[in-house]
Amino acid sequence: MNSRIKTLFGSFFLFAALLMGSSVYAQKPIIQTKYTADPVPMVYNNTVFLYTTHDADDAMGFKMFNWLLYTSTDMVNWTDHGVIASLKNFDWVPYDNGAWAPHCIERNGKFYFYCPIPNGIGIGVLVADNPYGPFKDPLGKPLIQNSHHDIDPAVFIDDDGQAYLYWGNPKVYYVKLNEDMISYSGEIMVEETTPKNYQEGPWVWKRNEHYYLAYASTCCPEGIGYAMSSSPTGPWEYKGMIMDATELSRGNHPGIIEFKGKWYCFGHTYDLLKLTTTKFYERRSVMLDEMIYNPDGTIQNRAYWTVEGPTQVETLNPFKRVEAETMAWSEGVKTRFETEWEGDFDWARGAKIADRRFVTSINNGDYIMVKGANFSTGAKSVEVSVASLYGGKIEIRVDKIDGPLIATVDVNTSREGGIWRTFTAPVNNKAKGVRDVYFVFKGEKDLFDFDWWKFN
Ligand code: FUB
Repeated sequence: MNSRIKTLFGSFFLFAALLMGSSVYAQKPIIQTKYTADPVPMVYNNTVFLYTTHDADDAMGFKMFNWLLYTSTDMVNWTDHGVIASLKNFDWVPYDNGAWAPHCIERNGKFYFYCPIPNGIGIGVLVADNPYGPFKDPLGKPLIQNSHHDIDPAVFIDDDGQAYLYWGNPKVYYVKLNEDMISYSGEIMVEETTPKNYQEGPWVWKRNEHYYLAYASTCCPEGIGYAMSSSPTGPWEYKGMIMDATELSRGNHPGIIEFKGKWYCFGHTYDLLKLTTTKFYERRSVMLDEMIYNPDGTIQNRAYWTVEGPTQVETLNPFKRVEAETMAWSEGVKTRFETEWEGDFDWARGAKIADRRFVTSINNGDYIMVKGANFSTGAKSVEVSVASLYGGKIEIRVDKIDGPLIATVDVNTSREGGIWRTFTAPVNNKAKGVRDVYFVFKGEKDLFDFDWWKFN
């Protein structure tokens, strides 16, 4: 993110926070280091796995080469796991731009990742042994080849074990998947009761005795509409808008989960883009809010995403190693994945480093923030793993970007060219209780890369 965008971000969110009468920065879009869209949240092992599409930083129309993964256990701090698959995973796909909205679901310990292959090729499926991948193509051909509208796959597994695959624009198609999740039985059906305003992006779930179908509705702008039924195959009765269509959001795409007793609706907007230009480009950002049911099972409407976002469902433990690419908010930085290379040596361990993901593109005034770290009675010291470039300092503050200073880490080995080292600094007695923690970077330029941190 360049400094102009950075300034715009600051102004926008400060303005939004002031409007809301709040002194904190907004927690959204939930990812700031990349443009992300088409959220696919999946709950597994007490963790939300959020798969997204990826709009290129310079996209004008759809420029989408791969799918990304983020995880969270508290709904406010998200860890970046980078690219988990791309169209290159299918060796029968003749192009690499077109990684549109996928869906991921777990069954019997395997993870099935359904991918639309645009331009009328169909829907492919990848399989992995764990949610991080690697994902492999078991079929070597499309699972679905039905029409020129085979986009936006979504899978729902009913209580009786029957899995259904839904997809399509501007109608909902569905088919019964077999137990193996990579083949199907029976005919492909067109939903005769495709609900009012249905555009694309179906998402099906069940709560109590009700089945729900949410979707990107109306175009354009798109909101998130929903319908209900007593069966996973309809007929569907339109019930209203979970989120209104507004001029702020030309496109939308729902992803809905229950996590630790609360329900959440994900979607996407162009808010990050709008801070940089008044022009329209397909550079979207995933958003998230709590979703509330009425006693009769219908869903309360939201005009737009709230500034506050959802509340944190558990505190973050700062005494465990935390990846630097875990954040609730950041300004200016990017994340990168690097495989081991010859010159990269961990001097502390006297060994070559392993592959790592880290925060990079760090310049003076940039920062990352994690929300709700529980320091309990306090910390004595902090360790950070960084690779110095031109060198600089990390000011660690609590509550806000210019809040109480609890430690300063001097990354004083300048111009080392990126050797990973662990630096330790004392922590004063201001770090007590549950606090938001800001890692504020100071120096001239291109300071260092940042891998992880841990308080002691
Ligand atoms: O992201 C590409 C396409 O835009 C998706 O497949 C649609 O749902 C819309 O979000």
